Amino acid sequence: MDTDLSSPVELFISCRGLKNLDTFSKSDPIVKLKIQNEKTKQWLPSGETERVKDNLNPDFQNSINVRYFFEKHQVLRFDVLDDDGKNAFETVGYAQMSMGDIMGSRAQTKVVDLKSNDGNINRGRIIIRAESLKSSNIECHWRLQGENLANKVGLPCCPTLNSVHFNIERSGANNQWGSTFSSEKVLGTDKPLFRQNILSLTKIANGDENKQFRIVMMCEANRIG
Ligand SMILES: [Ca+2]
Ligand SMILES: [Ca+2]
Repeated sequence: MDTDLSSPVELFISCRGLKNLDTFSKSDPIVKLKIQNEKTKQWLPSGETERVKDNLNPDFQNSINVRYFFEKHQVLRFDVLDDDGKNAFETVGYAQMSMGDIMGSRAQTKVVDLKSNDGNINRGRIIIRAESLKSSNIECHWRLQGENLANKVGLPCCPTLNSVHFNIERSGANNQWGSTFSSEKVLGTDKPLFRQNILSLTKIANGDENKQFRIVMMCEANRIG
């Protein structure tokens, strides 16, 4: 039981209709979260998603864990950036909201239009879904191996240049699935052997032994099963 009137919350992030900032392809979005210190007003980096290549409607696989303090006014700022590589970023837009805004929204899901620094609002929107986490001390040790993986049209997966990885998704509010873990990528094989992992039951199933989760096998950005 937490004594500091706070609880852990996991944030699942998607964007829709992002403005394209690349000339010959689509933007490569990444979202960075900062939380404002109530007293000093300083913004503290508090997590980020992975970069998704050439996609204006990304569903990020890496969620961000934060603490929700019930009696504090916590202001969150999400910066959506186009990652041009070599540490060069262009700002697509940003959204600011309080933790209470998110938790008080229907299905704990907040949809906000992104703004740009010059006040232009036509930058797309961000969707934040929050899920309260239950703490669990149970750890799950596991190792996964795929066999004879095939793509949608039945061809062996994956050709030399492609990689496979898997995501763990758990069911949340409104029967939505949210990705909570992304494995390492294994190159060019239809029998990938993944590293042994130790994950907490909190991460996999939000501390609930009876909660459903699923393993989604991916070839590059495409789902194969
Ligand atoms: Ca760009
Ligand atoms: Ca691009």
